[in-house]
Amino acid sequence: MILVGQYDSPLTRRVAISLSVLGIPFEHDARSIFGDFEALRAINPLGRIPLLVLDDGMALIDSAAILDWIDREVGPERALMPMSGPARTTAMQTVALAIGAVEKIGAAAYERLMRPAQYRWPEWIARCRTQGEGALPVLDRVQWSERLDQAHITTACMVSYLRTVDPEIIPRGKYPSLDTLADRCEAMPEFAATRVDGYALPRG
Ligand SMILES: N[C@@H](CCC(=O)N[C@@H](CS)C(=O)NCC(=O)O)C(=O)O
Repeated sequence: MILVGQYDSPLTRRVAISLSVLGIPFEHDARSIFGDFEALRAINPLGRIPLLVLDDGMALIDSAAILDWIDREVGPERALMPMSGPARTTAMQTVALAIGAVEKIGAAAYERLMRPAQYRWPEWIARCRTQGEGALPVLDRVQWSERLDQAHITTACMVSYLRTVDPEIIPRGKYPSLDTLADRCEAMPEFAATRVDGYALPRG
């Protein structure tokens, strides 16, 4: 199978890390959603990443749907999301907060970094940052279990993404439990293999 998308995307990164943690081999196609837009649109009509192209040629889109497929492939014992009960509800909530922060702080970053300066909307940027930032103290209060699961992976990917695109929102020491989680995860080889130094946004 082939995972399409660059690892500066925290959504692509969480899929890559999940596959690696589960020992599922894959090829990586690092084409750019900006530079290779038309080629990627031919695989995903939405022109977004990540995409997981299965061995039979089917292209799965959307990181949540891809992760759901992976979990069903490995079965309930090894699945990274609890498959049922209160544990699933809690994990879904945690993942929703982390993804929500990525989306809102990511939207503000696109606005700040890509949109031509004369068209930027400061109130919208502030609103998106406020929304995304709201998730951080809640995530900092999560009791992280020893066993690595999707809530850990997605939240750690969120931390490294925010530190790249909006470091002021998550200074080291402000959210100690998130620091500990991110340090623990980023020390793992599966995280190290997908780490990127910067974010490849075309500048406006
Ligand atoms: N809900 C989707 C969101 C996918 C998404 O927005 N991906 C971003 C990269 S992190 C993207 O492709 N952005 C480019 C664009 O939308 O033009 C998922 O979880 O996969």
